[in-house]
Amino acid sequence: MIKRLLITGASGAIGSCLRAEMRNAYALVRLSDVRPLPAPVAVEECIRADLGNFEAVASLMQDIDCVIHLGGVPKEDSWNAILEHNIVGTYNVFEAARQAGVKRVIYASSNHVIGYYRADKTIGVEEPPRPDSRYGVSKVFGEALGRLYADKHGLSVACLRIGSFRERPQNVRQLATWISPRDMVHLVRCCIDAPDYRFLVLYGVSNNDRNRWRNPAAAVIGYQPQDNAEAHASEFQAPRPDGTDPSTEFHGGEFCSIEFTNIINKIE
Ligand code: 15L
Repeated sequence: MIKRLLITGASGAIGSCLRAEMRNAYALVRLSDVRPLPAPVAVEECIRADLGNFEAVASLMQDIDCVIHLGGVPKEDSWNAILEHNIVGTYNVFEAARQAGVKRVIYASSNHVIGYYRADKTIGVEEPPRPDSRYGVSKVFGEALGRLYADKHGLSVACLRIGSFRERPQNVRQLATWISPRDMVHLVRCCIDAPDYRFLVLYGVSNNDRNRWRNPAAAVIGYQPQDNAEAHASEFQAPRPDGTDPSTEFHGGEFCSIEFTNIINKIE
């Protein structure tokens, strides 16, 4: 039974949204971020910590049952930033969790793990990764770490390949990739509360008509998203894809265009 949570990256958009719900449902909610955090409410504790510092991460883990690891750089960035915040930070979280006897880690992965698959192809969790950025590569690394700690140490791990977390979809791509705040909270609660599982990979996406991600593990944990981006479809004009813009050709959208020097047709 999971009662005591640690949320890393708690000042971010997803962390702030989860926070309001979690404090009413669990016995302890420890919130951590390298940035300032709003004052704790009820069962919350707020601790500023840099995930690059192993000792600081280790002290966050004391008496914790489940970590929701959101911390890190949330978009494409320099190699140094990705290395420090996403690669080293995520290693520190898994290793400190193991040392402290934490039962479960819920890892915020990203759809950018599979960003260079063609947008018209439906992708599940069995296909090999095709990251679209250094950021995407760091999420592949995080999923691999999760698999390692699940197999080698028996940690329970869920990796969430989160789509576009927004109040409402912002563009045509997000009519497929959107996850609403309500569905995000429900997804994380399902991952926390589901009884025994060892290792799961799930897409964090709402019940969108245009969704192109297969999510077999949703049934395992009881994830039943309520919102559908199609309700916003009339707000956007679909660009006419002419095969020249990576951001409309592939799942990863704009991340695929960043620093792109290849020829689109060479990507099978
Ligand atoms: C992500 O992983 C990012 O953190 C987020 O900012 C969005 O860009 C999202 O993916 C997306 O693909 O829309």
